[in-house]
Amino acid sequence: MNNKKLKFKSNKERVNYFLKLFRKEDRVLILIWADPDALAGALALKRILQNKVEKITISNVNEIKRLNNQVMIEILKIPMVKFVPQLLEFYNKVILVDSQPAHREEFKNIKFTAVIDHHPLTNGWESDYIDIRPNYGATSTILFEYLKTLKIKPSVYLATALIYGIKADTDNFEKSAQLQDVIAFQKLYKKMNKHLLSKIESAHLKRSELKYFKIALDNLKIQKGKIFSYIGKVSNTDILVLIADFFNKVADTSWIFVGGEYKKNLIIIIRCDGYKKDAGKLAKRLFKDIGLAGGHREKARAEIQFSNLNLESDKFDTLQFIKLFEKYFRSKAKKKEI
Ligand SMILES: [Mn+2]
Repeated sequence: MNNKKLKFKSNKERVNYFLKLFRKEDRVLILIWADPDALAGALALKRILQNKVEKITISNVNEIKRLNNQVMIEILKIPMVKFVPQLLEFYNKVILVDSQPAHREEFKNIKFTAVIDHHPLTNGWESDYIDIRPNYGATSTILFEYLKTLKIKPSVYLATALIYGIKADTDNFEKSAQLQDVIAFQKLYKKMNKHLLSKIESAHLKRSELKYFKIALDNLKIQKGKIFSYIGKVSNTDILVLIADFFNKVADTSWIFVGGEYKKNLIIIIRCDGYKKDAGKLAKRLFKDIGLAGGHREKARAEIQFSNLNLESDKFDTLQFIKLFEKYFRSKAKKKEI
């Protein structure tokens, strides 16, 4: 059977229908593919159903790897249980939020009591209650309307979560935001805490990664306004980007080159002003034949296997790193382009 959309005359009618699906003795599992919008939507649903059912648990199907999401869960105190199929034996009703059964293999054999989402409607599944609004920028906006209809005042934590959900899914209103998203944002903004939000949004670094900044500073060489630093093995390549962006704040410099080893590859992060200089062009000219290289005028990246460079990764250092770029600047100096 394909989905038939339930028709309601008002939000009130819709929300009342939704609430009637649940009984006092129900144990409800809210399933999500955890991202900010899904987390916020699930938290709002938990608030709506609290005291109306016996137990309600939010469960994430995916591994939560993004640091911002981990921090969101911690700071906004979102209680979570990692999904295992055995959970379905204990919970008699399951709600899917910010996703649809057809989206993930993991959802396919689950009987959902309700599906609430804002992605385009998919076929081949059914549910007792379906609220899919593809024109909405975020599921958080849909759940905001549920809260409003039920006259539930969100806590600071819930309001902050919903704001972050809307911001994340609309790319700070730069894409796919509707009037409803703007209204939800405006109403929730008064109730959220901007310090909590900024703590979540600015979380880019784990404490264990601070050591790479020390190594980067210790290994730093500056030649004719160009900053070079080779850091060695790193636990993820995002840290190299953070360090390059940090060096890019130094005023009297022209180019930034930060390198590190990740999975036997040399990762190179490049920054410059992107006006007369072109980082993307430099990366491509030097490295596209031996690895992956590309980017924009002001920022670029290259990834090359150490074996392709005929270099040994454990002997590699900032001085050798500098040599990789000499050819480019020598030819540039001849042409007097820089
Ligand atoms: Mn979403």
